[in-house]
Amino acid sequence: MKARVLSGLQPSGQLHIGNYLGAVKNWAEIQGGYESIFCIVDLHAVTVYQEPKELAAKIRETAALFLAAGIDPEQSSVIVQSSVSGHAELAWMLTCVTPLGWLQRMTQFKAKAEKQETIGDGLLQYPVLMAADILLYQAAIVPVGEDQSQHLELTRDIAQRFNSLYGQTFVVPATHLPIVGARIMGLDDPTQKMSKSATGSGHAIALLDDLKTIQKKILRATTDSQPAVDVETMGPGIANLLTIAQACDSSVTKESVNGMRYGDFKKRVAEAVIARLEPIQKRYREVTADPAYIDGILTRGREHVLPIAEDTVRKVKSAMGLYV
Ligand code: ATP
Ligand code: LTN
Repeated sequence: MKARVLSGLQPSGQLHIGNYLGAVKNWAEIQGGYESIFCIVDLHAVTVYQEPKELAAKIRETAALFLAAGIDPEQSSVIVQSSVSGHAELAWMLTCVTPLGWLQRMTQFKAKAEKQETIGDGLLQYPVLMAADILLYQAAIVPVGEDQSQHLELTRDIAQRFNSLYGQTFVVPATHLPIVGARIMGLDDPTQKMSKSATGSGHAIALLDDLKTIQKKILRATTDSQPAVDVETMGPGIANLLTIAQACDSSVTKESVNGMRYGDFKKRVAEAVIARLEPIQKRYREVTADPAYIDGILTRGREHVLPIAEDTVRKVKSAMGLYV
């Protein structure tokens, strides 16, 4: 039997090249080797306010982008988190075994809480819901970017704590990510990770940005004031552009760009990014031409995973002595 893989992405903001190079591209590469489930985590997105109509549209847009970026519905289940009630149900049960201190220590909570006027309880519970996503399907492997490793570690702690309190119930997912995607930084500030929730028009390259905009954003990316690329001493801005270019096009190497003037180097980076995104955008237009197609994929995904989710919820309730 193939090991089960699960990962998730929030349908908030514009999907950017960091999400693609750090997550979705890897999912597409590994999906055939595992029983793969890719989840659009809309319940996570509402931990901060989302305009309802926009969120509803974003869920379908995200599904379409998954398919356009190479997720194959014949090999993987694409699901919407809120369409399987087991995610929220299991999250409650896990909340009850999670010490508050574990959640208050999470760096993402601290960072996001700083930006909010009122801190919703959902923001604190966010990693428990993520643990529920993973443990609901007894996933062994969770491919995420490096920014999520603290949450994955917490998932392991919660699973172990539950297993020791109530008996062996959950598969504890692997700590080590078998595939670690590139960590992409903001174009306007290469010391901050590229993020959907950051504003600023020069911050991120959205997967659906038109090709001219992509070129413009790359040409304007923040760098140091050296005249030419020196791979031994390059600053974070150039290093980030090089990471992006290499992840988009494997023929870009350190040697091939060393000594290039910044203007020419940026043009080369833009070329690599555009060559990677153009076919994704074309396929996106194809899959969105028939709106019923996406809904069909999401329904199929749900039907496929529902028995697994129901089985876990039953096991957990029974282990805890709840009414089954
Ligand atoms: P937000 O900034 O609003 O929290 P996000 O851009 O981090 O959103 P998520 O939906 O939280 O996006 O993450 C989806 C996946 O993309 C995760 O696996 C995450 O690790 C990965 N990811 C997000 N940003 C980057 C980045 N800058 N570089 C590499 N991977 C990233
Ligand atoms: N917290 C993750 C998104 C996410 C996820 C998951 C990733 C929610 N549930 C389950 C892997 C497995 C993020 O912000 N990137």
